[in-house]
Amino acid sequence: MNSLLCGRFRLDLSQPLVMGILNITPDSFSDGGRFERLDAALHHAEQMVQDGAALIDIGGESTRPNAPYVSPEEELERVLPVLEKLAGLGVPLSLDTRRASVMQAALSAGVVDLINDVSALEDEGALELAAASANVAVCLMHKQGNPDTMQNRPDYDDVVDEVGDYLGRRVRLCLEAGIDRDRLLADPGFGFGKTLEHNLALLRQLPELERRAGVPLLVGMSRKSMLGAITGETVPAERLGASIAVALESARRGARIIRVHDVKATRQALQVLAAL
Ligand code: 7PJ
Repeated sequence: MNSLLCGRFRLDLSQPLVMGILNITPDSFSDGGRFERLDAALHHAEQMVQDGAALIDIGGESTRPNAPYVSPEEELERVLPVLEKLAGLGVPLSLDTRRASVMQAALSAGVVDLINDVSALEDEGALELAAASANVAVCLMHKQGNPDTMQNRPDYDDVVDEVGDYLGRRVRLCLEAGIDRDRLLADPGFGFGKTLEHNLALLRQLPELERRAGVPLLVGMSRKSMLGAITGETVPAERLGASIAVALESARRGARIIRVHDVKATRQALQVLAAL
């Protein structure tokens, strides 16, 4: 469990790594479309690598509740030019998508090292596609319901048990399809059909979730509304302190990859934690 085969790379997971978020969506709730233009996206990615990002996660479809519909064609048009431009960046490129058609097009262009799927390869054909793509890593994320409605009334008997069970099942399906364990990551999916209490229970129980998934965990809580609920801060970009607190706590509880907007500050905090 100490390394991840990730497309063109093999990542050492013995210390927590930072994944930098690159949103290519005009409606991204926290970047407000600032990185819509290709040049700005490239510059932002380069800066994140300089700041210590070990991977860059590129997404063209916002999965926040009530986000406008984006067609698969539009999603691909947003992410593919960016992936192609970033191919020489020197770190693995992750593609945040739940659509098999978008995965397929980007994979055949040879510019994806990790498929980051908030639907855990549930889209038709996605599992087979990942299995047929040699060396490509996959992050399997749990969510309850669909982004449009998932925050309406999240409901679990035992959230840790249900999320752990789901992740374990998705991992087993991948293994059966021929995807080696060292290509897999699992993610509890903070904020995806979860109340604040659900999110906190999952964070407290990360070691149990890793045990149930049987693969290293990736977590993403950066700027999320659960942090707004705790702090009262309504502006996502103003939630840096809260984001760092949960990044450190998840690293302490065994998370191997932390997905964040603010790479430099998170990296610094993790370096201090490692020194201790
Ligand atoms: C996550 C994600 C997450 C993984 C988003 C946001 C919403 N992928 N994509 N885990 N969240 N693996 O960044 O607030 O938590 S989009």
